[in-house]
Amino acid sequence: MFSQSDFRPRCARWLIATGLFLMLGACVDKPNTLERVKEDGVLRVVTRNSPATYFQDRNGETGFEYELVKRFAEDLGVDLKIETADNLDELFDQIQKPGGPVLAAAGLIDTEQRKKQARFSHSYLDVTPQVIYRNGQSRPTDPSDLVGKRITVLKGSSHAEQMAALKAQNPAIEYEESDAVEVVDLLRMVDDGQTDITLVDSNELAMNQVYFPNVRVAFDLGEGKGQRWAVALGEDNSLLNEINAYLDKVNKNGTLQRLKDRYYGHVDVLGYVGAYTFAQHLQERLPKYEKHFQASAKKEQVDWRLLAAIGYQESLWQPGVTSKTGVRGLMMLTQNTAQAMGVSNRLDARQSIQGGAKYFAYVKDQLDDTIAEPDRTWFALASYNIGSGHLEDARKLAENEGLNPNKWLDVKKMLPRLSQKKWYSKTRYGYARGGEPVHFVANIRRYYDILTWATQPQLEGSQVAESNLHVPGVNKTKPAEENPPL
Ligand code: BLG
Repeated sequence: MFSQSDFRPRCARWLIATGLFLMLGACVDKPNTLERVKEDGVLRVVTRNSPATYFQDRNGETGFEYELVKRFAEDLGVDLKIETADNLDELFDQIQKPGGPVLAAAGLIDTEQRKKQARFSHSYLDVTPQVIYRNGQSRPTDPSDLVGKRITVLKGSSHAEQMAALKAQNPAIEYEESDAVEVVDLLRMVDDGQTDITLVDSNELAMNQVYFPNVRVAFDLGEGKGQRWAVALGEDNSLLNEINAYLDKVNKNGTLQRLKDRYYGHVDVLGYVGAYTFAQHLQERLPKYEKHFQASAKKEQVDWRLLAAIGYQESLWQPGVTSKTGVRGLMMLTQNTAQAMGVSNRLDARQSIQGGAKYFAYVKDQLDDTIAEPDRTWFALASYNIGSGHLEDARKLAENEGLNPNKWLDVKKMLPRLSQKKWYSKTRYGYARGGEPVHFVANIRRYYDILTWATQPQLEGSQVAESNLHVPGVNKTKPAEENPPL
């Protein structure tokens, strides 16, 4: 038995304990989605394995969606776990599954159908759906021209919904939906005539035009639309609110724009005509020299695609060219360089490539040990083009300005000064056409990225016979010009 004086404190303790337990229980039982992600320490995201979303490149995981979502996970202070869905239906199924990924980041448009399946974030990328046809065929200019054409679109895509709407208005239009392909496959099918028409978003075409010389835009189908991330329909608002705040932030602080430039900037730099031309040269010229690039790359321990990119910048892979300044051949060697590298005939493609590769490895080796990769590669390219003396001058100018002489982003700002008397009169090696290496390096980086993307060893379906070149498939890499630190 206990006395009354015993009872009160005990009872109070019991009540407090029960209250605490219930409060704790409420917290433990019902964390919101955002709290759950933070408790787990992992943000699980489902995406598609495609050039515009997520893929492996020479440095590992990459892709526009991947980069964007990775930064979001970093902001949340959690790890990122990427899962891929084989097709769009599966992607939407995944986010509905209890215990599955909480977010889909895959270049999604919030169509009417899809709003019944998921909730969508603010938009982070404006795209326009485009009707694509093969150059040489008559160009369709409006939906009525699509009657009688073989049309293929991705199953479950916003484009499939658009085709269904067109067919409702004009039943004579026939189209096929495929879930066995990716967007790049659709472009390839148009390019080689397996189908007449496809629909893709403008960003997908921008990324892939450099591989498909025959694909052209027939017309834009409807208004521009925003790509968005999706969360499950039944989720509370916590994660979606956080996503929207993050997307607004990266929009304002310039991060989003830098990502767009990096992933979708190809066409801006090459121009559409440049993009077709590059695609043509990739198929017609590179295969003739690829084995020479590979052999020299092996000997000099350089990536062969970087050598090929130098060769494209120098001569568009033409062994017989001579510049105004008398520099010659596929790798544009000066007389002095050719002699030093043991090249007897600069117009011989194999010799030119060997000499260029050897010279590139040499100038790279000569660089100051304090210059680390990847900048070291960009400095070596600049040195190949303008000579090590002038490059040193630009590094000194950078140092004098309080910039970092080991960072390409800083030194490239100084190089153009070498052509202004005010600046070059104070340098050791004097005047140089300092703007040239800046374009030289930027272009080569662009070509290098395109080539890396086009030469994934695991890809099937090469368009270039007996070659390592592939028109991109699903495991593709990034385009990039400056790879700015984001
Ligand atoms: C480079 C040499 C460098 C040389 C610099 O010129 O040629 N590189 C090669 O031969 C591979 O060795 O440096 S130096 O030895 O320290 O002087 C500076 O003279 C070649 C450059 C020149 C450039 N293309 C490879 O990038 C060129 O031809 N520019 C003129 C183009 S045009 O005539 O205006 O169209």
